[in-house]
Amino acid sequence: MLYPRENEVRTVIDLSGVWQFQLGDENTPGETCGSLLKPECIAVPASYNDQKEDPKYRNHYGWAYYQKKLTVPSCLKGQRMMLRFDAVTHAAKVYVNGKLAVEHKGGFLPFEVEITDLIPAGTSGELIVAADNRINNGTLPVGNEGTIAFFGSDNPGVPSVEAAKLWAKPQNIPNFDFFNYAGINRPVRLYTTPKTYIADITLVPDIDGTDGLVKYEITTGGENPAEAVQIEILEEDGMLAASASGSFGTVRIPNAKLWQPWPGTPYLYTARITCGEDIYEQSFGIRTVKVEGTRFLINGEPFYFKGFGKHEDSAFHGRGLDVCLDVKDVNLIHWLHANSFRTSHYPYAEEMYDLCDREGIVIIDETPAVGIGAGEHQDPYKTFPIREHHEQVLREMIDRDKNHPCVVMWSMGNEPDTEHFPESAYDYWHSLYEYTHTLDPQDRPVTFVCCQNNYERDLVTRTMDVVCINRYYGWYNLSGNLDAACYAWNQELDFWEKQDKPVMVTEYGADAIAGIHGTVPEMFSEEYQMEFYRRQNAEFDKRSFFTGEQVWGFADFGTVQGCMRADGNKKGLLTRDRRPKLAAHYFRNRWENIPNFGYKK
Ligand code: BDP
Repeated sequence: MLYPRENEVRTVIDLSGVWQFQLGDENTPGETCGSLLKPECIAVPASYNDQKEDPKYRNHYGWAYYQKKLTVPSCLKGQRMMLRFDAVTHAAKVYVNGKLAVEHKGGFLPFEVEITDLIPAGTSGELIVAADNRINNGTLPVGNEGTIAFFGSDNPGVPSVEAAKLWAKPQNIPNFDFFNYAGINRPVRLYTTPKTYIADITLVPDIDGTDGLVKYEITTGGENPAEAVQIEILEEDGMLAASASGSFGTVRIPNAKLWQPWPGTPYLYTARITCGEDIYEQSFGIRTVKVEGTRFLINGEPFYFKGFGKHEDSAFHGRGLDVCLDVKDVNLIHWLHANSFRTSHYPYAEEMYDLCDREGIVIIDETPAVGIGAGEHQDPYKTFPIREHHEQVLREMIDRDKNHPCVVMWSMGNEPDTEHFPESAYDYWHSLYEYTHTLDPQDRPVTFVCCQNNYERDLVTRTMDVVCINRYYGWYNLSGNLDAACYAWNQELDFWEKQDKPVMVTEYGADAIAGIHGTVPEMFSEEYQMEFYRRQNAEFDKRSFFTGEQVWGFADFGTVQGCMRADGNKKGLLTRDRRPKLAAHYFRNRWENIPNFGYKK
């Protein structure tokens, strides 16, 4: 799905601002949804949870309603008008003048509806958006809701469902370690296209000697979709680099400039597409990605991942889009001399990928499939009705993000059970891995992120293109004992060495409460967090197949309450308000001395 961009022929009207709001309950909104009875003010885009001074908003579980009067200017007559929602968490029903116009499941990917006839240009309409934050064993992410048999969480900080069963009604209990922020988390926009329009653009770059090749395919729609299509490839200064006609084909760019991760130059070309009256400009980069033996190649060179798992999370906004924070984070990533992050644990707002394209930051793009596990007594793959939805989010994520040069790998999910039901896990994840490969026109590497487990029992992690492991030796396991942690790492790394795959750590970390210090490094102090990394990194450095270190995490973030969480998860290198802890300074120095390419021969 194309991002809404304004240009000579397309208009975008951003509907961000203060909307009317009302909490609902667990009852599905009716097929007609009239005006809100007791509307209150709420900011859009943003999670609603932390905007008000009452626990009922923070802990709300069920539907919430947003309302806005939408006036379409008469000057837009003759255009096709689309209403686009970048993300409503986790399910949405949109009513226009009381009638259901569109619904969508999944809280982190866009959806849209044509409103040309629903609110004709020159008139107004009433918009109601119903947002459902409920999570259960049929949603991604997975939630407990107190309805499934659950025999204790291995995710500290997450209260067990056994406890929740004591409560009278379904509660907001995630099966994951981040606060279940909800609502209209990303922008809502009205955008126009001409009546014959460019519906989608797929670009597949390649390198041929010193030339760039771009295989392209344009889909069109509307009144006259057979209208001739033109493609022009523009340099960053707007000069024409190459052109072609027809809705698919290959364009050659002589002496192409490559997209390289920062501090290299992330050069971006623009594909300017025209079809009848419609125009759309899509930026892209010439770069290749490939796994060969134990190496992860970007533009044919072995890349080493230095970075983090992150969250979209900040004070007041919750998980709401904050472009200032995104720009700040990108600059902090540069300051740390990092080169990459994983969009743990859901696809992020599109604005972040655009920034990373421009700033040369490499992304592992992850679906919201987190929390697929129910302990040793229940096979989630046989009992959780998630497969169809999982395929849907993979399709939507790849469809949305396929043209971004910054995206170098797809992560199908985070920390599912692969140990208690290894055969079921293999059947589920390996077939999904094959499906994911068929979805990506660029055929990037595919993986999922494996939790601390018995890696010898796990049958599926070793079959991914890159082995991505989350390990908490020295924290949850072997707490406080870094000698033992290093010993355990080496035992495990001996196992991975035999698999002949690139292996990277996608999470390792220790909580550090900013301001807690000690001359002897003990848990929760900034010194322990730094020492934890210093010791473990020294072991990674000895292994040539080890292709990356992504720490957990970039910054402290909000979680549910729990005895393991002191005002949220404190494993950030930075505090939630982005101040560096000791470990941030340590990594800044380490990563400055690790090149992007050729670190492991
Ligand atoms: C990992 C999860 C991550 C948690 C982290 C932690 O992937 O979401 O926040 O543990 O406990 O298991 O800090």
